[in-house]
Amino acid sequence: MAIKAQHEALFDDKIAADISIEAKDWMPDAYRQNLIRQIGQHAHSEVIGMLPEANWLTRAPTLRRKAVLLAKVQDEAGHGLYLYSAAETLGCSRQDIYQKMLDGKMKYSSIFNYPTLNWADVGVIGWLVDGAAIVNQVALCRASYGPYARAMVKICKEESFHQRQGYEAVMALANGSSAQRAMLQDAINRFWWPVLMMFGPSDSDSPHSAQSMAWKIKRHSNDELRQKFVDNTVPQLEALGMSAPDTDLRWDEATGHYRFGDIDWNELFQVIKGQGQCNHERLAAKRHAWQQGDWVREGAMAHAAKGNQAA
Ligand code: BYC
Repeated sequence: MAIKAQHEALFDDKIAADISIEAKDWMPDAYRQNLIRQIGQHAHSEVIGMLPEANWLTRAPTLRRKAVLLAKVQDEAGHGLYLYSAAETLGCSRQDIYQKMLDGKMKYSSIFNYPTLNWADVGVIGWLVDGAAIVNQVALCRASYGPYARAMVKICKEESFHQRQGYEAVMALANGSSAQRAMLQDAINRFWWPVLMMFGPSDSDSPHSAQSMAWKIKRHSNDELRQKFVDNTVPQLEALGMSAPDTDLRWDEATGHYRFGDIDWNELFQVIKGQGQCNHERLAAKRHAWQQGDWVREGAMAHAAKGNQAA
């Protein structure tokens, strides 16, 4: 057997036997590129995702809320760092993929292109956005690429805390005044559909799913994970005494799942294409931060070069 065919056969055997693919293992180029695409986008989502919540750091209602939110936003930066490191193990440069994000050539999650208009949005992000992220990321803990799967384990532990802090914050509002309850319902109404869109297009419109599932990068399809999230979340909504902005949402005894209404896919595709409410603002903030950080990078590189000379 030719060497390439031997490599391919070994790779296929490992995937079939659920043996992790590691950075130095042979892998098909398409597998490598697909991972750089997904992990890169995932890393960008973590760091862009800091912005909507950071918008409320200076206006958190109490010192305790501020301290918790600060810790959460810093965790998201950490998640970005684990993921950029995982992407680098595939041979791409962090600077290159980051620049592609700044240039609008690499995507990040659609959800971060919606504004955070009131304090309830911060709780709803923790509860629903991090809650959706956990459903997606728990499945990724079993992704076939070892460095990605291992990064996901630590990230999921932290996301779990984020989800609980979000739920605790929305519980306080749900048990508060009528104005607080109205603010919470308004936040749920604005975030509900965009959160369902986080799971990606429906399976029939998802170009990467079949191959990513065959390679066991994705273990469940976009629609399966979306359904799992709805099933998990509706009882939480009910416990809060709140509702989803979906008149078709109902329990289906026959399937043992909640049925929900049609998603506006046109909205998702517009947001992904850069036409969301905050796409320009988010990228402008990241470009500005990159420029402002130039002297820090220069200093760090000079320091590293000096250290290398001394060694
Ligand atoms: N938004 O074939 P498909 C967090 C793109 S951050 C934007 O289904 P795939 C947090 C997709 O990339 C956690 N783009 O793709 C942080 C593809 O585009 P390209 C975020 C989307 O990859 C701070 C095209 O549409 N989580 O928790 O098989 C504060 C076709 O889609 C979206 C992750 O990043 C979208 N919603 O499946 C708080 C999870 N959906 O590459 C919280 C990791 C689809 O062809 N990623 N696209 O140009 C994944 O699991 C998968 O990449 C997806 C999409 C399920 C998102």
